[in-house]
Amino acid sequence: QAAFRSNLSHLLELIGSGKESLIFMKKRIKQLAAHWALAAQRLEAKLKGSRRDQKQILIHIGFLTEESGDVFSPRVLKGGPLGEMVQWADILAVLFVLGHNLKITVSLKELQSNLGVPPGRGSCPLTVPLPFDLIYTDYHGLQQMKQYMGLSFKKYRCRFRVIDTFGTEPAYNHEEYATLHGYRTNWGYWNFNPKQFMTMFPHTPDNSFMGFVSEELNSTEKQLIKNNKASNMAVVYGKEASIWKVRGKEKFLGILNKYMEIHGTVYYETQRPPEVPAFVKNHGLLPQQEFQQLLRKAKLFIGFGFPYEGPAPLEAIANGCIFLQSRFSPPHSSLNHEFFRGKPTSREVFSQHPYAENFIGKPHVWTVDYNNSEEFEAAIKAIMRIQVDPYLPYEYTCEGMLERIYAYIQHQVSPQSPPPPLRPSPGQSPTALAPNATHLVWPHNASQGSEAWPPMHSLQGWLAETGRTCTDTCLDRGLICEPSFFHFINTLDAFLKLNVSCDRTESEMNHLYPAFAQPGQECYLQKEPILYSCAGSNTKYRRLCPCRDFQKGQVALCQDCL
Ligand code: U2F
Repeated sequence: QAAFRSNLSHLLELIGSGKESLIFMKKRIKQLAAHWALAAQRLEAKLKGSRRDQKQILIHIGFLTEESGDVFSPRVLKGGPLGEMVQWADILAVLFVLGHNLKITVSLKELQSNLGVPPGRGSCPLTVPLPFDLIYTDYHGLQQMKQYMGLSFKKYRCRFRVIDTFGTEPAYNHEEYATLHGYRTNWGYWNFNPKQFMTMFPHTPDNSFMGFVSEELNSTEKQLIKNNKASNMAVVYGKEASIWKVRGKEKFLGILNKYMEIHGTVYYETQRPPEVPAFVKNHGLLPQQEFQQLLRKAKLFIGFGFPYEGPAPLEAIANGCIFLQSRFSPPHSSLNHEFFRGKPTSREVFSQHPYAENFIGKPHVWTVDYNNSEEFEAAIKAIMRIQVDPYLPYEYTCEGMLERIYAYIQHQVSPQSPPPPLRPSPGQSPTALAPNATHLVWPHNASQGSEAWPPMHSLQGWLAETGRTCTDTCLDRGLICEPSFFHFINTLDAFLKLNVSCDRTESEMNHLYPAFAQPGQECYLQKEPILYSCAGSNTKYRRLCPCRDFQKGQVALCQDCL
């Protein structure tokens, strides 16, 4: 049985030492230790002592292995991407605090010995049973394990959880489909259940939202921060000198400089100062805690368009800053931007930090067109006039993350559960609300006898407008697309109950199905369960979408999901 842990010292021993990246992660875990302990207490009370099995968990951080180049460790002290390190540190803390038994590996040698590959046998296929219930890794680690595990890789495939910052959409994941339809990437083609990919922000409901945490402040701390804010101080988002290369910066920085003192935390080498304008006060790359202190003083945190979707804006908002960022028009995506090219997603990114824009918004987040000087200046002036409270969405608190990962481990694709049959059983069929219903609901007892999670009564089936994605169709109704429910609406019965008369029906592999095509009155069902996708649209189709409710501040969980 798993018991919550509040002392993290054993975890620090498990992590080992040597690399800068490991030192960074350990420091972060130590800093947050008291917050984790409190969160554990709160979740334990919420769960009222319900029984949990202790899982054997392997955490293999592939990008830190020498064999994959370990390009990150040397960059930790130089302003390289710390976002990933922040997330891995928090994942380790969560799994440990939840009381599971962890093995952590950051080299191929350790990986082999933990997998039971006999020493000196190179890539000999694993023949012994896998001693882990779950394996958390990244794309580099997955590649390495595929090589070492031989046939067992396939056999144990549902035990993997892949930490995948920007996410993998189903069309890119299904090898045959992606190859046939041109969804070419550097990372896709794993044929996993898309929920096995875990993202840094809730990018697409097709994947699981893993996240990370930011420090939660109590009311005294919040008040103190508000009292000590320097109303004319701005901090620039970005630790690498390259972010200053953004086009048109002279204009918008000039405007900002009329109103505020501009600070930066750009890494530089003593003999070569960075290329930042003279009026910027650059502190150099700061240790995480000093960076937080700077954010506590500042009024504004300003993004220049890169890095995309990192942790720092959430930390800034949690420390009472307003985040100002640029709108992208046209949106950036793997089709038109070098950074996203080769990533297994077609998601369009409409600003530097879509989560901040869509899930937080004003007054904490302002998204403006930086090429429009009037709009930019008006935003600065408005920001100067307002005061905001520090704010952190619940899903980014220690308790929120702990609760979410607890729920995933309890309920998601368990190693034992067989894939669902292609058709739901009769007791799981929907009810139309009225004869000319626009959507379908499931009665409270619908999931009886089945192990559906989320529970089926949180499900609503909606027919999307032509050319709309299921992600947006659900969001428009204050709901979230839930791919594990596609199974229950992928039926003719569902179309009929929505008064869609199908002249012809076909069952095919297409990530937009189930869907209805108006000319010809054709209804299409999905033939391949791992292609069920919330993402994706085509002007030819009205997609049939499974939506569910969610908890405010915890989008990954439905109202009744704990
Ligand atoms: C993103 O990674 P980054 O490391 O660039 O993300 P940031 O949002 O800049 O923040 C990462 C952490 O760095 C810390 C800060 C954040 O938790 O507290 N930090 C610091 O310790 N000292 C400083 O002076 C300034 C910040 C992102 F996470 C990924 O999604 C992208 O792949 C990547 C692209 O390069 O950018």
